Amino acid sequence: MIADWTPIPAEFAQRYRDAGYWTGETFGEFLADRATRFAGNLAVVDERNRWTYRELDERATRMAHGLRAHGIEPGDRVVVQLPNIAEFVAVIFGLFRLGAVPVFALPAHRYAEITEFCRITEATGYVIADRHAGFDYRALATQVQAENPALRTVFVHGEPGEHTALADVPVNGDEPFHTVRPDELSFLQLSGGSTGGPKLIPRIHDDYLYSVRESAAICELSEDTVYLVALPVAHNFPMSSPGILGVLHAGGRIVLAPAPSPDVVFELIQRERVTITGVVPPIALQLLDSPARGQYDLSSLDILQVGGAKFVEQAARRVAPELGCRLQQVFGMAEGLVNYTRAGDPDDIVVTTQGRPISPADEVRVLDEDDDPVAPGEIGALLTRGPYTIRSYYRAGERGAANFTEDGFYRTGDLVRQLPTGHLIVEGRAKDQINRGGEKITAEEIENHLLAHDAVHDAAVVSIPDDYLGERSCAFIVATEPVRAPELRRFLRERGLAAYKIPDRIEFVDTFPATGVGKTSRRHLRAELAASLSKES
Ligand code: AMP
Ligand code: DBH
Repeated sequence: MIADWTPIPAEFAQRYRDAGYWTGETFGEFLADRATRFAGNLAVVDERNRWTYRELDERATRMAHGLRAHGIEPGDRVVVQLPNIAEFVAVIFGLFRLGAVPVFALPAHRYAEITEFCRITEATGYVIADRHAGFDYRALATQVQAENPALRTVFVHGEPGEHTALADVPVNGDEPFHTVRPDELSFLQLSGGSTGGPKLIPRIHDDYLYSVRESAAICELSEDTVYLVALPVAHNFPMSSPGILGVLHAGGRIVLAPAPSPDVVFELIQRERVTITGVVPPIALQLLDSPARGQYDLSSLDILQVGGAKFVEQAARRVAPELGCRLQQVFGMAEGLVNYTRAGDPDDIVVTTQGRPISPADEVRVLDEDDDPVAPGEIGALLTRGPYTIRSYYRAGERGAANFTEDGFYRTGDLVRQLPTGHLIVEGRAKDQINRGGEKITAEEIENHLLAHDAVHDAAVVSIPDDYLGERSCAFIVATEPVRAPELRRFLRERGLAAYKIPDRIEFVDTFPATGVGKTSRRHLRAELAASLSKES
């Protein structure tokens, strides 16, 4: 039988333990410990709840007992797709305590993505909200359940319809839980991926908690920290860099924002005396450009983290003077490696680089097309290996192997330059992905969906520069019969593709450039098509 994933090899794991990086801590345990140390301190705040550490811990335990009573067992995968609400935190810690494995979906995901996560993981549970942002997740769940026989139970926050009410799940219990090992699969995080469909990222307690503890230290978190979750909470950035896990580890407070709009963010910063938040570049720009800014007291805000996509220097320079807080750039990936600018870094480094790695044990290689090192300071492809970077995707088989070298380095697909100080500057990308304001879109995934349309002979999806989002997507189509762009967009929506993946622009062409068809790689074809767009503009 083929293993589901390749762990970090034993000799490396031993090295990381000897160095004190991997400490044997688990998610379930650390929350229990904080609940005794910070019992009465507020841990989680949302629109309707204000939970102390003791309350969160009790809720997680009751959730774990209840989920078990509903048939969720240690090792089971459970897809969690919730908006930014306190229950998300209770659910994931309940799953951790039980030894079950959350699969972190985003609220934007629809049928195409969710059914794929369920199929790959053979999930037995799926946790949703009844409705959010105008979308009814219960109907989606019913559809997914029809296709995935392993999916026994759908838990719904709110009105359950034909499913199980999440509110009825928590129960008291005293039967002990299975002992969770620190080198066990703790959850599956999502990758934007660069080939094929979405990829699942297997992380263990030891490796993830190392990055979380170090992130908390780098960001100087303490009991006094108030962290605003502006991005979707299940995303790796607000989860771990330092995110909700870093804040809970440090005994601070999480405030969940229902949406990242400037009014909501400013209002919560003022009301909850927020000290740190993390956003993607388009949201940072919105905060900077919002006329409402002057009406709020933002004096508590110490750090604005920006990451997920390149934050251009001109915008980066505006943060400290205009928002009255420090900027921290964060260049991370759910696969592992995370880079931060640090408190002691000179201003120029903070505004022009995307930071340097968390760990002295993060191995960084900057390579040319033949996999040879570039001269110091030159642009090359970033590869990395280290104490919290995966060695394989989850159940990805051959398709996933191309993303890793023989000696276990992850090919990030990013083009970078490294300064003598170790700081990285992201200069571009070698992977076939569109980074739409931090939301990653795999060209091939969208092309495959387009090719399923009868009128589409061939399709190539490329990025186009955009002042606000950084990039938008454009699909080039060779059609076999007349078809219009709105029809193709509707087709993609009906296939259940997340809205951010629907091409922003659709261009019809008679043929693809001759060199592109079959003879050279699709990468060259995409590059040529993207070049034809920029020539025209
Ligand atoms: P994922 O692998 O889906 O978690 O996405 C991680 C990718 O997001 C990285 O490999 C980069 O391409 C991109 N990314 C994240 N942070 C930044 C940043 N600060 N600047 C530029 N690109 C970034
Ligand atoms: O984009 C990302 O995936 C990302 C950005 C910042 C990330 O995973 C992270 C920090 O941990």
